[in-house]
Amino acid sequence: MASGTEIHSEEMTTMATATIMVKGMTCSGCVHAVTRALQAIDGVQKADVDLAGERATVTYDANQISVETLKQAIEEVGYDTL
Ligand SMILES: [Cu+2]
Repeated sequence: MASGTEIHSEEMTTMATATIMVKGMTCSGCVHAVTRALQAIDGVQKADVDLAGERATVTYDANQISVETLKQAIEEVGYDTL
């Protein structure tokens, strides 16, 4: 997989989906921590964290927050993002 972050905007809505690579997760506890950190952000509608794939797929309101906000939240709980 070549890219770190992909953004797909949908027509007629401000909802966007970002796939963020997350490094350093080793168990389901890590997945839980990252998922909770993302879901705690205002504007995040849905967060799916994939341990094996080392990525988080987040659906969020692009009017409210950006991918940088999502990455910061992940880094704040101790994981690296790409
Ligand atoms: Cu863990």
